Amino acid sequence: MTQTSTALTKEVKEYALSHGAELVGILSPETIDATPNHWIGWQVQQPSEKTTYYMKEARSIVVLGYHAFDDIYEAQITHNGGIEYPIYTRMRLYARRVLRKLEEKGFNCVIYPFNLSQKKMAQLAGLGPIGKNSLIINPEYGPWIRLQSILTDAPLIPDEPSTEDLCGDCTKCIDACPTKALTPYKVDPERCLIGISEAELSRLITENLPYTTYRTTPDEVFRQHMPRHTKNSVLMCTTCQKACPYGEDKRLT
Ligand code: B12
Ligand code: SF4
Ligand code: SF4
Repeated sequence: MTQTSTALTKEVKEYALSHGAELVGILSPETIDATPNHWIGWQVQQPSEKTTYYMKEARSIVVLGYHAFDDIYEAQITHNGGIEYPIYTRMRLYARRVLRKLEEKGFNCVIYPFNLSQKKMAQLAGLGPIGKNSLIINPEYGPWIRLQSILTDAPLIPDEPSTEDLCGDCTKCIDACPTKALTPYKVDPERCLIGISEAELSRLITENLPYTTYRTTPDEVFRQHMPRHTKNSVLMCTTCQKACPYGEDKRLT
């Protein structure tokens, strides 16, 4: 007997939540496709795509949110001139389990369609609205969520989008940013400490170069907000996230 959409949606969500995800929501491809075209990325900018670029007959998008519960997951590790992100390896591992579950049921899937805005999809799938720090703010976990998504032809039932404004008059993240990279709901990648390219960051770490090699921000600011605990790594700046009152109590560090 074919499973109903309601039963399938319930099963997929329960499976995701018992396999590493803290949050799961669903949107229809039409809702993200209705977003105006824009650029994705920073150093290498690519046009945003429609879902048909990834799958002709997609019917749903599953958005998975993983709690960045420890600073160790902010690590950027240099290796062979590039940068590795332990958080993305962890998330990918968990998201692949959900993908396999759907594939076992006979559905096609594309994991992490990069040129669709992951933040916009999370908002449309009800994980939380965009905050003034330009990140998705979940009422429970605050900005401390990292996103994966699965485009699929499984007929799942969409969630309601998040439309509330959680920020109100607060400006703590904007005030805390050491490089003035934030204006309400937008980040300037040219100012954000994380906005240098992976090749540049790799050189800064391996050759112990000052941040001023690539930007005007003083090196002390970089070293204070992107601390280095091992020879080959830094921890990404989290100052705007640490300033946010949402999700504070869920983190131990
Ligand atoms: C490029 C990029 C960056 C760049 C530039 C960010 C930018 N301009 O958005 C830099 C290097 C600065 C950066 C930094 C960080 N990033 Co980043 N980044 C990305 C990446 C790869 C693409 C985003 C992009 O190109 N944006 C360009 C703009 C035009 O698109 P957009 O922001 O998605 O905009 C859409 C919506 O936001 C919406 N929108 C825009 N403004 C507004 C305003 C309002 C009011 C509303 C309602 C909607 C809205 O409309 C846009 C069009 O659809 C995504 C992954 C992905 N593929 O989506 C991760 C991603 C956005 N980054 C993420 C994170 C966590 C970070 C960092 C915290 C670093 C870290 N620890 O990983 C910092 C935070 C800095 C900050 N305060 O934003 C997460 C966000 C999770 C979350 N809670 O929202 C993502 C989704 C990665 C992931 N897989 O989890 N990032
Ligand atoms: S990550 Fe750091 S530099 Fe970038 S916007 Fe947030 S506080 Fe500013
Ligand atoms: S610190 Fe305040 S303004 Fe910034 S995202 Fe959090 S609630 Fe919104």
